[in-house]
Amino acid sequence: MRTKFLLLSLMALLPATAFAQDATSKGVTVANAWARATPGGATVGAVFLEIRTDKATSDRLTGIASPAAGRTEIHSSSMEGGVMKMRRLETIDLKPGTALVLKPMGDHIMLFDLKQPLKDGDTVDLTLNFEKAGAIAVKAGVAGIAAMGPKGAQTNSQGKKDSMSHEGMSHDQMHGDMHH
Ligand SMILES: [Cu+2]
Repeated sequence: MRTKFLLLSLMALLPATAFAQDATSKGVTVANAWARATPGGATVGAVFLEIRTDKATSDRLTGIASPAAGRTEIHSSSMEGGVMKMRRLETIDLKPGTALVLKPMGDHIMLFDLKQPLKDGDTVDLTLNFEKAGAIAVKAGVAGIAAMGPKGAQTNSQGKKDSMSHEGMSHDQMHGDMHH
C-alpha cells in the first residue's frame, strides 16, 4: 500500500505532457500506451503499447476494455503476398521475461464505435485483463494522426506516412470483412 501511495504521489508531480504511465500487476507491466488521432468522422481507432513480463511470470492477455469505445479487439498484422492482412486475436500468450510491443504495422488494439474522435493531446483510458495478473489500467496518450510512436519518442516527426498504416485508407478497406 505504501509503495502504491508513493507511486501515485510521484505521478501527480509529472507534467501533464508525460502521457506514458507504466502499470504493473503480478509481474506483468503495461507501458508506453499511445493512440493515433483519428480523422474526422472516423469511428475506429488504434492503440499501441508494450506488455512486459518478469522472468518468472507467464500470463495471458484475455481482453481489453475502454470507456472511449463501444468495442475493442486485439489484432495481429502480417504481410501475405504483399498485402497487409489483419486477424483478430482472442488472447495473447505472454512468455516469461519478454516484451510484447504492439506498434503500427504490427499487432495493435482496435477501438470500434468510438464515442468521439481521438484528438492529438487527449488521453484514452484502457483496462487490460490478464488471466493471472487481473485488470491493469493505463492511460494512452493520443499522438498525431501519422505518428509512429508515443509523444516524445517519435521517430518520424516529419509526418512521413507509411503506406500500410490505417490512416489514408478506411478501416473497412484495411480490415476487409473481418469485423461487424
Ligand atoms: Cu486492426
